[in-house]
Amino acid sequence: MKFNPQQLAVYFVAGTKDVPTGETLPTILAKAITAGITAFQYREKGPLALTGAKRELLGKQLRQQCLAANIPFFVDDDLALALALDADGIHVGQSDQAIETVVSLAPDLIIGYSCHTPAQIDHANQLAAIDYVGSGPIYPTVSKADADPAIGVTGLASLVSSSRVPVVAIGGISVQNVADVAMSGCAGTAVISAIAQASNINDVVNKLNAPFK
Ligand code: 3NM
Repeated sequence: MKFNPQQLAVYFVAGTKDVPTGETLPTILAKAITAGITAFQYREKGPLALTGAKRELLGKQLRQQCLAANIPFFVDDDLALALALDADGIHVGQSDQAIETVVSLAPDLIIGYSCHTPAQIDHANQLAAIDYVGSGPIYPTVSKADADPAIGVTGLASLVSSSRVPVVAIGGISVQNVADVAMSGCAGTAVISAIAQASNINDVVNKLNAPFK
């Protein structure tokens, strides 16, 4: 195991477009780190996503913040960027670069893989290099335009019970529903808007963490 699964408890995911107008991603990340997030994923996706040198420059800053706070830094779906930033891990979706390619090119990174169905969990179970699975959306989400239909906590529980590796739940998770989500046996929750759009990040992170302590 390349990391401690407890670091999946409050997994903040965000890119430039996810923070409120007038805020910056490093400012929001700094608040989230102070509040006690356990991992961060830089996910620069969508029409307004930064590319090229701007993406790398911001990534470097976010990577440094995580290093200083001693929390794992993941990059979503961009192996070249993950390697350039010396990330701790990479998260790979079903429609991203093939998971087998990532596994063979970056066996030392912490590798997360999105799995929405029992068949996808079976596939992940066969790949020894995968360290955790991200499953969802649990509830409808406004943060991912091409999200699959919501699977609910019942769907999540069945994926958790068949997965070889820890499962992080994602999609529409908030302080209101995190206790229900945690009942599934998942290792933690990954959230965008609940933290990025929070008026009190400290309070939200504490409440997201509570069921996993
Ligand atoms: N992946 P929020 S749902 C990035 O189902 C992402 O794989 C999902 O954002 C999946 O916490 C999602 O704001 C968006 O709902 C999560």
